[in-house]
Amino acid sequence: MKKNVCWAILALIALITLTVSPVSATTVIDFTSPIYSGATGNTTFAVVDQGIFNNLTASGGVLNWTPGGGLGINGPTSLDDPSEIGLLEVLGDGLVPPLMTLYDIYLGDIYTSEFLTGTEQAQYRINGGAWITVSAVTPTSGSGLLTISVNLDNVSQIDFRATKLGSDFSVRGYSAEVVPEMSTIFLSGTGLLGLGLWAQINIRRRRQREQQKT
Ligand SMILES: [Ca+2]
Ligand SMILES: [Ca+2]
Repeated sequence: MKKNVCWAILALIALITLTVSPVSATTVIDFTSPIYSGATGNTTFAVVDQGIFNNLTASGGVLNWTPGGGLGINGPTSLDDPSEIGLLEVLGDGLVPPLMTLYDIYLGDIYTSEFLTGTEQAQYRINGGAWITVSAVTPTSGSGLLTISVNLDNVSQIDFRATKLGSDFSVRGYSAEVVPEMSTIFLSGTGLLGLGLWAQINIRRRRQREQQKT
């Protein structure tokens, strides 16, 4: 009977390991996090976030991180806003492994009315496809936050650029479905296996004690 209980525990643990571990997770890749601060001043920067390698690239300037705004590009002219992506500046993000699903993109500092611009616009493209233009709608906060609904699977490259002078924005992050890191799967699997062995040893010891008593 006790042996049966032990095998039942091990079988349950194996089932939990098989069912729970490979499940993907919805998460936010947050460019306002300090882990992106090292991007500042570089034309390329790679960092692991939520198990994803974000391979960032800048053209028309260098990457620039601000704690509230996220990522922008610091261009060469004094007219440029270093914390935002302006005209002739492109921010790229190569993702390894690709995002299972990209749900939303979060932009900052994109307004319906700002000096010289009227309505600010941004352009983005996925996996090197056609550029898609988005215009500022009523910002949800004083930071000019705009959420773009994307809902695309298998996203490995996202690029951003501005369309006109004075129309600029920062990239604050994404919400996405990501595959959990292999190390996490391995650790949760080995942790459960360890728990199973511990239960088995406990039952065996108890059985030995009971045999010694009789
Ligand atoms: Ca800029
Ligand atoms: Ca702006």
